[in-house]
Amino acid sequence: MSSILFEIKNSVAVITLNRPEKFNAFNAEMALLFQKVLDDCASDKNVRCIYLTGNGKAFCAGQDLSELTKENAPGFDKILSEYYNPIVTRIRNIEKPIVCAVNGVAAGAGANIALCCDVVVASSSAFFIQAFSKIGLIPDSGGTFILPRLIGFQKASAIMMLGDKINASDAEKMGLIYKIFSDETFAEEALKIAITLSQMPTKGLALTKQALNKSFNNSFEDQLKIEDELQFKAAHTVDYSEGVKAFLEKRTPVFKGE
Ligand code: LHQ
Repeated sequence: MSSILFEIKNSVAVITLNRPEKFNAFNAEMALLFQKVLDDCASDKNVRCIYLTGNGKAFCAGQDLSELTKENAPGFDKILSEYYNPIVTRIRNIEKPIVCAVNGVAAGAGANIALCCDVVVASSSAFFIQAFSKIGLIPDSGGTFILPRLIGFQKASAIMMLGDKINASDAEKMGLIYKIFSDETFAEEALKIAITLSQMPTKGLALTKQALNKSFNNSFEDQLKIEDELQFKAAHTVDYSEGVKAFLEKRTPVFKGE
């Protein structure tokens, strides 16, 4: 059985982390396959939204710790530069929205991969844990970048150092994630968000993502210049023309992602 399940349903690519007996922890093979699947989504015109989730009880427990002590285990330099950094870089740069449906525990790199996605929702029994400090490591996979920006310096610092379990409800309240849904309705509600995004103007959403990526480091003035540049691109898409035309004709727009 593959460590990543992948299927395209209408215009949504559903990616499921699939090592349930290991709480979907990453080994090398899974990390490389995940990158390949993200590349396939990037190049496939039929994919207009990506939906990422985990199989079984957990979303993802980060690095498979049992792999680290094996003979020929990859070195730490390789683990970050070849596995996790390329994953989170792809997630931020892919020109399509990614909905992360956190179905259970998200720990270590598993938590930070989730938090890099564009829309993060969780089932009410899920929780997030910056597990790194418990084993003497530092948060990676973009955690030290994204966490203080999501929830502020103080809370980020405390949860990274203490390695607290943050339940889904607190994660929502502190702005770590977008929304929670009850365990019963979670999968359906999360997929609904992905379906909605897959019918929206894909290029406009990709440009929004680019603007947000740049906002992290820019001054207000520089960000206004970026908005200018990206809005110009958005205004030259087929979907923009359709959006305005449909509004004036008082009908529902049909966006094609072009
Ligand atoms: C696991 C794991 C796991 C293997 C649960 N590995 N089996 C970057 C730089 C370089 C190297 C290091 O890594 C990184 C990135 C990172 O992600 S570092 C952080 C790695 N992750 C962790 O430290 C989390 C370790 N796991 C846990 O703390 C707990 O398992 C959590 C909080 C995720 C879940 O707790 P419980 O609900 O109590 O479940 P459990 O502990 O009983 O785990 C269930 C099974 O999953 C169990 O297997 P078993 O055969 O005993 O039933 C665990 O061994 C296995 N598992 N996480 N990361």
